[in-house]
Amino acid sequence: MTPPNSKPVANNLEAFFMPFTANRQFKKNPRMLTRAKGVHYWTPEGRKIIDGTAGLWCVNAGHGREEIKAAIAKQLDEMDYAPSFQMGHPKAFELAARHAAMLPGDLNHAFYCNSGSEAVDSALKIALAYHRANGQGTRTRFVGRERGYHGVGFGGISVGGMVNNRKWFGAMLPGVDHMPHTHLPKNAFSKGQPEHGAELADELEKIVGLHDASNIAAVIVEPCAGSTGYLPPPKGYLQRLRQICDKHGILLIFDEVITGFGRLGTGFAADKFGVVPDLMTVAKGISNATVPMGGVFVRKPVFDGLMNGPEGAIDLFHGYTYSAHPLACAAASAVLDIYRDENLFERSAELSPYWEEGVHSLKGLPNVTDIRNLGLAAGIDLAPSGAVGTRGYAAFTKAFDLGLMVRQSGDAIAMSPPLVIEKAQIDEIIDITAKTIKAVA
Ligand code: PXG
Ligand code: PLP
Repeated sequence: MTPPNSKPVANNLEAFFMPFTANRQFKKNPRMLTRAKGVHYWTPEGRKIIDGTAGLWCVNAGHGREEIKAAIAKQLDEMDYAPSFQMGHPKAFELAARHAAMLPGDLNHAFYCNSGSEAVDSALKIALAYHRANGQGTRTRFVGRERGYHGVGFGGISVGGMVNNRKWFGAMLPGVDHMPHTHLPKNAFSKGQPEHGAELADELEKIVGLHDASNIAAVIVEPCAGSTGYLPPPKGYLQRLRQICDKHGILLIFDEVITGFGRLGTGFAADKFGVVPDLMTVAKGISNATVPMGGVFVRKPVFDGLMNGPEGAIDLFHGYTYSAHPLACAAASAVLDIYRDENLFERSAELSPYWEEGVHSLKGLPNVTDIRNLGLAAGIDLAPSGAVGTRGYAAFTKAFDLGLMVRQSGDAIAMSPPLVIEKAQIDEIIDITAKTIKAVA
């Protein structure tokens, strides 16, 4: 047997099975990152890359925050780990109280996990358990949406609508329907929320008509779709979904893994749109991506509905070894201090018009077929060149070579800089994006 202390081998890229990556292609021509601070990454050769995507939409307060580092280190000194099953540690309770206080409406309980994918699976299970506990155990179906991304667990891919994330994996959750996505050609180049498409929410009525509401547990949507190339909701759409869910006793889940913690210039998309979901899933910005963390925020009636059993009975047969991990809780609390002290949600709102103007200035460049924005994020569609994703990948790699990190989704590129970005740095991002688009024409 090879001893576990076998020495690291420099430059051996073979063993790491990279996620969502063309492994062989990457390993021939790797894009490595070894340092990050503020809104920049550095490559091992010392090349500086401006972070146009806050990592993967997650480093909202910028990289290398000393306050978070100090909080994690302090917690590690005090207590590295504690279980949360039938025991607790103070930071988890403190954090939940802080989250409850900042959430809209009666969203006032927090369940913790370690990623957005776990948050989604947890939310789906909470929805099922809630209905069952309330004598409505026939409500087992879920409704998702085309082009939705809800992580990569079996629950998440079942309600999700990204074809490549589904087609390889055979059987998924039974009993899932999908509403149509809201990406309408007539909304092209909308600034902020598009005008057309609120009526697409009525598709939910059709699904209710087909199965009957008594069989439907929950509807899950991203209030602003992220991974699919950034699709802000049409005006009035989310309000209509809320009304239809209320009418039929269906729980509404907002997947705020990307929109949560300031991306739209408010704490949550629920605040931005004035629509309170029954369950909200979060991750990413919750801990500024320093220690993995996710969560499900739960409205009072749903939580109370799960507290009706005998007092000594376990309320929800679900949880993770690392639910409310002390290091994640310490990090998340320090992140909340930063968001508050630096007014980062307001900052995101204030910068949004400047960002909007910048990204829409790219209209008219070769192959740009649509530009969308809301808050401090944007999606830019490029006309395909050959196989789907070829031009998108070319843009992603070209931008990286020119010193900018963007995300690629098919032939769309998405950007979501850290909320601490400066106007001059926005200019730089737009400038490099323009050069990139011209270079891949
Ligand atoms: N829900 C939503 C709305 C997400 O955006 C997840 C769930 C899953 O979270 P985890 O932590 O399990 O990855 C996400 C994650 C991209 C990209 O390129 C987006 C995500 C992750 C990685 C890449 O758009 N979103
Ligand atoms: N697999 C085995 C064999 C386990 O014992 C556990 C947890 O105890 C898990 C999976 C789940 O791991 P986690 O709680 O980290 O999700």
